[in-house]
Amino acid sequence: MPGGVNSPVRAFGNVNSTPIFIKSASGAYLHDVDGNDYVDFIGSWGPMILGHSNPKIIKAIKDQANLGTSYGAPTEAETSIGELIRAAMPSIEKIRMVNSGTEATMSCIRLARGYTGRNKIIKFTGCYHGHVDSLLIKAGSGVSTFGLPDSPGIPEELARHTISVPYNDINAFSEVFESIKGELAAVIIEPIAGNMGFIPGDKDFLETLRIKTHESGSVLIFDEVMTGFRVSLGGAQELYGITPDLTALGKVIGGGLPVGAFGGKAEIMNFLAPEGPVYQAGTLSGNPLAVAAGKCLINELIKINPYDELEANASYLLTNIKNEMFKKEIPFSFNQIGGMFGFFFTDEFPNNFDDVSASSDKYFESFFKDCLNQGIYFAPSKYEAGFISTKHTKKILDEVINKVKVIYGT
Ligand code: KE4
Repeated sequence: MPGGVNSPVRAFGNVNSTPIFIKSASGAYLHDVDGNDYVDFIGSWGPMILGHSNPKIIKAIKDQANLGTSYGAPTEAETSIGELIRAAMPSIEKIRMVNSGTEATMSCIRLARGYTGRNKIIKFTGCYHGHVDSLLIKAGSGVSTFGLPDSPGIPEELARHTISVPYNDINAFSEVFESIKGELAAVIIEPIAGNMGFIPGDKDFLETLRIKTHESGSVLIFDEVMTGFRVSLGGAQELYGITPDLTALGKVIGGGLPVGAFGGKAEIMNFLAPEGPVYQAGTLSGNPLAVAAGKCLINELIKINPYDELEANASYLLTNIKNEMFKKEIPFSFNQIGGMFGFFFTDEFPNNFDDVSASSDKYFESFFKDCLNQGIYFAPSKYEAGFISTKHTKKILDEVINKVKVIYGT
């Protein structure tokens, strides 16, 4: 396998190291093949909001497996997970289940182009929307890590339809928007960016996108693959009170199995085959096993609504880490919303991709490696967000804080 991994960020390239191989996981912990345990702050890049191997989710998967894993035909469970998602995100009047976040965003782009009859896309530098040809233009996440802002293999004829604009920059967006609004199919954004570390969108910036896309008849796409059911039950669109035309989802809604989804205004979704002309399909889309896991997780989240507690615990952890950095005069800033957080080795909390790039790689790399040696697993790149679960108890967080004190001798 290229790099020994099935997804580039796992290769530890950004921290000049080699990855550990995992044997199992439970609660807040990963267990590697050498018998070491790690407090896990990645949580499979978002899905594990209730911790690993949640007994209810495992049971839901086992029960469904006994009834079959995939039928290639519609099931009632797909309808009910759609209703659960719509209840949490009323902007999603109609939904299509897929198998990954990439499929979700790719399908949103095709649907927006088919619906508007236009080609141009505006995205934002540092936002990553999966490895979609039209969106791997100054992407975030692994692409930034490997400095491949414009990946080879994407025809120039396609790439030129996508313009990438600095995040949180109303003037830069408005300038580009005014120049192409008649050709603009869609604006796609991570309303809270989790692929250049963790950078919340400014409310007036996001509101500007909403107003301008509405004015021009172009489609506003919120990529909530990471933030959906993670920052709050209704995702970033609930927190900001901004209604996108389409939303892409993934991660949490799959409960740890491969699931993505996209949905939004019925008027737009009706353009999707078989009702409309825009084609999209998938052998395992909405498969019973993944839907069983996703439904179980969403129902649990509706029942316990853990977001305030997750946010408070993330803040507790990061405030204490910052205190230790302060003692050593190491620049450190952080932020968290719900169960998602980010930290940077820079005094000023970043507001865009360039700010993140300017934060210290050296401090980040040594922090990551020292923590890993102490059994604490943060994301192996400053371009990634962190995730906390309901299994990260105060006791576990205090153990982490004490280990950070040992590392920095404070
Ligand atoms: P997937 O195709 O990896 O399921 O989803 C793509 C995607 C789309 N949109 C957003 C906002 C995302 O964060 C992602 C995937 N996120 C990365 C983490 N930065 C997945 C980890 C990886 O690539 O291995």
